[in-house]
Amino acid sequence: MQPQLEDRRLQPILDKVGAGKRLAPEDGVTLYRSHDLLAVGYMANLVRERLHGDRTYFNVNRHINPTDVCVASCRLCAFGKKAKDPKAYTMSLEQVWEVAGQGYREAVSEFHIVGGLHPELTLDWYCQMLRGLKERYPEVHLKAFTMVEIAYLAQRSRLSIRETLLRLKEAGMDSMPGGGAEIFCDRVRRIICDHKITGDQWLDTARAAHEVGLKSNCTMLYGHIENEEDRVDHLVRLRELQDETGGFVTYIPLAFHPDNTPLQHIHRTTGFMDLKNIAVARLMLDNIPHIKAYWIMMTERIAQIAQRFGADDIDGTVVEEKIYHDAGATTSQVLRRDELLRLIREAGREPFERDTLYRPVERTEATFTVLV
Ligand code: V47
Repeated sequence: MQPQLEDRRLQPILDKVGAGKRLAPEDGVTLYRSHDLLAVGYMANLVRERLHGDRTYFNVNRHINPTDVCVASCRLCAFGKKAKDPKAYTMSLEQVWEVAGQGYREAVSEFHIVGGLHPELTLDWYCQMLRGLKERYPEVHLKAFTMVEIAYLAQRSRLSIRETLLRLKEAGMDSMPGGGAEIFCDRVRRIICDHKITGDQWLDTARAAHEVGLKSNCTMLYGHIENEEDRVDHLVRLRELQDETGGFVTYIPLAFHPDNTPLQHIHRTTGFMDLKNIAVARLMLDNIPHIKAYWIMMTERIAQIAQRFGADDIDGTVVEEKIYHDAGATTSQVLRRDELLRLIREAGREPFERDTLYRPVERTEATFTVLV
């Protein structure tokens, strides 16, 4: 059964989706401009079910942000602080190792580790941090450092990106999160994050990571000053790199949160825009296996509905979140495993607990009891 298209411009796109054909950049712009959200969502859901059936993936993870000290002053960010700011913090290695063990200690399958660009912490410090985590929590996957942190560490250590990645990998880094990509278009980047590496440098760093055997995620920050063409350009550049390396596992569209940033005059995104970004991503990124509706950023309500608009993942327990909460997120910082299960089941999906690389996680009684 096909939906009644309110927006007739979607017909050729529906035909391509039905035939499993790749969408062109112009199709992406048409999808973003259409108000026929149900038709866009229908098509995205078709692709999502083709790939993943009824499954919705989630994990039991913990975020760790070792420092918020950052030499960059990106206008989009409310998290980074200057070293002399009395509110800035940097954990000692012992604190990182201790924080890692707080909350669901026995059950966590992933630490998600990102922080600011600290002017003094060395590559050796980060390697020690990873080694210490592996020693204490050998079962836990370390998904660590954005492409931006890697490029900065390489520059400070006077090493190539590849060598920096190899040393971190050797110390225990298992894969990388998708943050810091923002939007690749230079015109927008100059305004929202002019101190960051360029879009091309982000992509080159991701390519280098994939080449040394590290999988990574990827993101796009939307809902600020970008337009539809900028978003499509971003998605197409991710798709092109994925054709080359196959190293991206999951794409996560990130809604801009303006509070406490120099861009706080910009309105927050709406549910309509959030769902549209999930759906268009599923349709354009035909070679990236997973689309994540990150509940912390979207709210539990929208992330749940997103499971019928193209998303197949809802992220995890998280436990402690700073980047979005510093920028005004009103969601909680933790969801218990059984709460995630309820959200997923109510959307008519089948919960599937995964590790970072989407392998099934088997729960024994012992690990299960700490989760409920
Ligand atoms: O890198 C920063 C963005 C990212 C704001 O890979 C902001 O599984 C909105 O990358 N409003 C961090 N966004 C989050 C991130 C992420 C989250 C969950 C899962 C994964 C994954 C990755 O958030 C930053 C930046 O792109 N960001 N400030 C803000 N005010």
